[in-house]
Amino acid sequence: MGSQLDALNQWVMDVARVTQPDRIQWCDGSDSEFAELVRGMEADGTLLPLNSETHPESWLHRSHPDDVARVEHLTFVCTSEREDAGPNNHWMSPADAHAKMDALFAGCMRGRTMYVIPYCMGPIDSPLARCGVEITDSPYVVANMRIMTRMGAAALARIEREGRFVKGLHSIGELDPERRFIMHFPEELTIQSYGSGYGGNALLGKKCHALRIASHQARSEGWLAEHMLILGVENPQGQTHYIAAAFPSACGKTNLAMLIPPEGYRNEGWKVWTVGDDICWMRPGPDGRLYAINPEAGFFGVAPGTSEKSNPNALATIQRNTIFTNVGLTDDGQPWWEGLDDRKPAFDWRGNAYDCNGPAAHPNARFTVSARQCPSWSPKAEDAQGVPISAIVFGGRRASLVPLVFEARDWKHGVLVGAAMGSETTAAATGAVGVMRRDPMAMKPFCGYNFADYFAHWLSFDKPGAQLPKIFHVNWFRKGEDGKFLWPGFGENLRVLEWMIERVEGRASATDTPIGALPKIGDIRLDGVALSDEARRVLFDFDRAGWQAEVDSLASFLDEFGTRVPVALKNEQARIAAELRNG
Ligand code: O2Y
Ligand code: MN
Repeated sequence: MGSQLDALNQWVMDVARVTQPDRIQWCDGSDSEFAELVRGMEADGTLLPLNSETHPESWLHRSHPDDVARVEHLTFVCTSEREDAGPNNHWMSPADAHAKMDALFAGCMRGRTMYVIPYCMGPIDSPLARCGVEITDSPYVVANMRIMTRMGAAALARIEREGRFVKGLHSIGELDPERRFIMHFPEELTIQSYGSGYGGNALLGKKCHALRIASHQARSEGWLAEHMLILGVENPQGQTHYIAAAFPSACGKTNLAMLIPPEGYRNEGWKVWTVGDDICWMRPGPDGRLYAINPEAGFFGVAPGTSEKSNPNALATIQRNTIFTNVGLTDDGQPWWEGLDDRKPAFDWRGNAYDCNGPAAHPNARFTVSARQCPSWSPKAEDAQGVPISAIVFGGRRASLVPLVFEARDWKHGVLVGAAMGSETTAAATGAVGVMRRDPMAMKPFCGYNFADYFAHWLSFDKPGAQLPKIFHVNWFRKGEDGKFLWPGFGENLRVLEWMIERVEGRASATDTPIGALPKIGDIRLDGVALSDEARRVLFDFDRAGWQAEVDSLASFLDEFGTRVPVALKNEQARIAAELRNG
């Protein structure tokens, strides 16, 4: 056995000594292993089989009612220096964090099985992929990790070859919110999570590894780990452009990643291919372009709102082999959530008879499903070299000011546009509606180091020989005076993507403004879209006075990160502010 596996074995034994499980199970990712896990979870009620005719090989899991979402206030980045984590993260010293976690983990797996899950984030043979091992006492986590990552024997073989892997230790503990912490030790490539069995808190390959730890690793290795979907747009000539897009949570990333072209476009031969719906790792290739992989193998998507209208591809994807978490249930054992259809469920997400008071599904109810089941899954999604990115899109939920789309004038300006990203909160996220929160590159909850250094890292890609993507900003959420959305969204968003691609190819026109290049209404194909006069006026409008206030507030935001903010970025803000002033 190679020394790399010795190191892994040693760590597993060290963890077992502390946590004291009754049994240790090394997961190989096989069908028989999965079947055995499911049998156990059906027996103890962790999983409820769904209607096998409508939803074969699918289950419902109900989490503890106090354990239904990521917990940002309990999520820490534990670097030796507080400044390295930055004001964008909660920080704890590694020594304090280890002491706290050691106490929590002591004896916590008594009476339980400890599962060892070797996994690979990204196609198993990709040079862009990275491996990890999660140790957990939750069979539900094992089942989800099998869907969300390349888990098992092949990953273990890669770990043996490479040596380096991210160590993730997870225990559900008592599921007590008072004893819940999600700790990241980027300098040790280590994650420790205690007290939650839910989503991003527990499936450590996802937000913890593929974003927080990976962003840190990417900085030192010269690549980017981003909270972005990746899609391919194929034109009627059969050429495909790949686009990576960052939106804060709850802005419809999964819907955009699985977009179905409007009928007219479909008839012309346009297709949209899904490469990823949440995370994108990209690095410069030999030709200077950025090449991207989706490190995940599945979707952990929000169920509420997913419907035949909003996302037919997602709905088709989750008809079989799917784990649903915290959805409602119909009387014939089908999963149900708000926005799905007009049926009335029999049970809510807690398993109580549904009384029509409040939602039947939890607003953060999820489905976990293999990406391969998605009808729009890209044939290039598993390409080891990744896909070349033509455009990067930043977006937010902005009711006013921000036009439908604009193009940054160059990379530096694009980085500022990403740093300035903001979204107005929805009730589901925070309870406060319509408050603008800055969320640079949609990485506020996920950047494993100081945002000031992160901005500098982004800027560093602009070097001789680089063939960088164009950067755009979109706002699908502009509202009219009546409070209704002005842009129809969904499939119609392809019209905006088409304009971007034409800009990349140097074929579309636009008007230069201090905030970037804006299409005039005639520059985007709008045939067959019902847009009000107000929409036509407002969606393509540049409001100089409004932008002056916006860009001033951006200066204050950058100042929150102190003297580490790159001078080039501050100068870029000052340049735009001056252009706005000078007309
Ligand atoms: O609440 C959770 O644990 C899930 S959050 C999540 C899940 C899938 C994709 N993105 C997100 C997110 O919050 O960005
Ligand atoms: Mn996300």
